[in-house]
Amino acid sequence: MSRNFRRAGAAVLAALTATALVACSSEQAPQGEGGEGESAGSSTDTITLGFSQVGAESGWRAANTKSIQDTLTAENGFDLKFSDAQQKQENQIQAIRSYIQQQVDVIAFSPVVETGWDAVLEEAKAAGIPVILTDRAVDSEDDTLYESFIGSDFVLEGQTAGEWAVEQYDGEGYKAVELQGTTGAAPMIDRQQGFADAIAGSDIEIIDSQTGNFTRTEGKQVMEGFLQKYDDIDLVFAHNDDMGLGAIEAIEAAGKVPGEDIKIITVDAVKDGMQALADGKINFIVECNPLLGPDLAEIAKKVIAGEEVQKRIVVEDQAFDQEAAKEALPDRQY
Ligand code: GYE
Repeated sequence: MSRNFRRAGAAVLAALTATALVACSSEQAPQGEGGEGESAGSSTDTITLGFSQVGAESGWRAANTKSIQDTLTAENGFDLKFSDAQQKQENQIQAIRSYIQQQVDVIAFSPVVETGWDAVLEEAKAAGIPVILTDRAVDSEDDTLYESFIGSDFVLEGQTAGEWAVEQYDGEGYKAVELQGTTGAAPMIDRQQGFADAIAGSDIEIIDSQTGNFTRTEGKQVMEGFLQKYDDIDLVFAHNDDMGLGAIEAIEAAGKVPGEDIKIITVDAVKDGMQALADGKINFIVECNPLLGPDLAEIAKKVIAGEEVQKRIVVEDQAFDQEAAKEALPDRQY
């Protein structure tokens, strides 16, 4: 993972188009050992791809699933087998094993948590089936267990959020609470780390931190608990929009004004989040682009054709303040 990749300056508000691919690793995976039955370069051969999705926990996830299902179509040369793991690692392992049994051409998945994948990935390797990671990383010593990892730099997202908080609020003695994503998930671990690094040395203090599992319902519940426990919360850092939107409901129910009495910073920039930002209820959102379908299709085709692929493809993200959200909303795709 690219933990040493720092964005120059604080918030980048410049408009970038869709997903820009940035090679940040010179390593290349050995190619060409999977994909039996598909002849390289033939556009008429269908690629059977088994995809194990994390779940349906958030607006981000819905947009990500749609992007994958809309891209990996029969017209585009794919036979997509899709399963939803309902945020459970054992379901994902089961789905991957079943794809191995079915001898699919490629397996792709977004690992719900970072650790515990080596055994099943070794089974896929032994069966000669290439694996592509999308969205979330695995924590494994052996990077020959997958061909490529396509996704955002979550540490950078946390840092961008923290740098903006420091720029806006340092010197006010702000007390912050953190709504964390799913425990052990790459975006939870990395966004926490990036944010903590960025606020270190400022007078913003995180007084409590708890998981809301990336869902609106749990984000609301956790925020209700925080509001009962503390009467001096100034800032919420939510690891995704949905938990931030849940927090807004809890804050309003407690008779406070979100975005004013309690400032809110989130990650994702899905439509509902952007609307709340434009409405002044959220103060800043760091984008995480969910439209990974086209990149996945391209990498899968290359892997099957025996072409070289980049081991790490970093999806570039923007960040939005309230004014930028008002401008971006009309053209927002997700
Ligand atoms: O931020 C969150 C989703 O892994 C980047 O998962 C993804 C995260 C996203 O539930 O909304």
